[in-house]
Amino acid sequence: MIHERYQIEKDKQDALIARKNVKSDFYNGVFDRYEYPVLTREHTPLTWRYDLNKETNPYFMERLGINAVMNSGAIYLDGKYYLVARVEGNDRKSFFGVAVSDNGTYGFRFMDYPVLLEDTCPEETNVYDMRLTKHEDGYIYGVFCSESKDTSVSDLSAAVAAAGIVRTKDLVKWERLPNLVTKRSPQQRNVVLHPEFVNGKYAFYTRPMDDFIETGSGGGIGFGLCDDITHAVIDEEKMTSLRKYHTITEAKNGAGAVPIKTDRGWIHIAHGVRNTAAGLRYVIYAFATDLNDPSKVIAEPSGLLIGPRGAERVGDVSNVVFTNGAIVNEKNEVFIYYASSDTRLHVATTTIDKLIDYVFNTPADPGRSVLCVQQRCDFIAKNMELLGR
Ligand code: M1P
Repeated sequence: MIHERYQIEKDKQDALIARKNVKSDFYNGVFDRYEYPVLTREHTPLTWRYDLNKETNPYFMERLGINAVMNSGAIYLDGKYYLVARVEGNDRKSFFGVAVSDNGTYGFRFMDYPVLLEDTCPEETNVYDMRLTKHEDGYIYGVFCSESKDTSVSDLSAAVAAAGIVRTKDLVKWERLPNLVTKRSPQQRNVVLHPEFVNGKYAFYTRPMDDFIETGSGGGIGFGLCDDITHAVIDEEKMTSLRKYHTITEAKNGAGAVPIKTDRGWIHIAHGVRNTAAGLRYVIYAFATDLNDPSKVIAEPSGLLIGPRGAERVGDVSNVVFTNGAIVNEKNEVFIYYASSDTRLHVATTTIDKLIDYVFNTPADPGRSVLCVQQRCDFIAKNMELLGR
């Protein structure tokens, strides 16, 4: 017998999912923010959390609670907006749930079951942060972090991060491929598959790391080619967007959404991390690379595109915004899905024209305060002239 509380909670959830999202009054001319997150733990199906049977669950307790819904891959298929979200159980294990909406800013409803990956890596303990690439070979690929315990050291929390790869045609049946091997980098996270062949090969954006948390000698976002996606091996990684002293990428950075192809170049939306007295601060930034050589950076606007603001600043891992998915629809509207503080998922909307304007016309970082002030004074002077002052 179904517990009577089920319908009460179901009605509440249906109202939450149906609530129309509205643009907030935030303005910077580059993108719009929205009042409400697009996915939270409250959006996950009740059937994932509650035993509905009154006999075995008389108090209608959450038996398998969910702690957070965050970093989501994103893809646009047949006029619908799909997210493959990182869902984190109360047990701290993450998994993937597919949610779909007709409009991209609200109404996201999870499919009945989460993604049950083929269990090909017995040592794998956790999986998260899938990037979804609609590749020109006809498959949709999901590249995600596959995390295992590092048994070579005595530290209980030591871990190893690798890039897991799956592919699908329908977001329902997933074929698991062997994890990516990068010959020169002991660990990998934030790996993204480029949507087109480059020199006839599969191309990956990588993030070489010496350690699970610290990138160490890893100088930034890498780029490497491989012949066979079913046994993906990258011999050499070259650097694209670099970590730099006293910038938003000083501590680390990583590729985010699959690069967006435009007339002017590939636009990348990534994350940068710096260290502070309050811990690591994660922001989202953008840059462009050459259409013919997607590893070659051709435009680097100064600073951050999206930083944590207001309530976004607080959560399980505070002071974090993180993206691993964006969608461009047939109207050239862009939906950037970003999580705040590893707790819930938001959307920011813009257009291809605005992104191009932002990436190619925002001045680059001159690198030192005195030069930044000069840059700003020159900018102000032009405005003053226009104002007749
Ligand atoms: O906690 C913030 C983010 O930390 C990691 O990102 P990075 O590899 O750049 O440190 C990821 O685990 C990500 O999931 C998380 O949001």
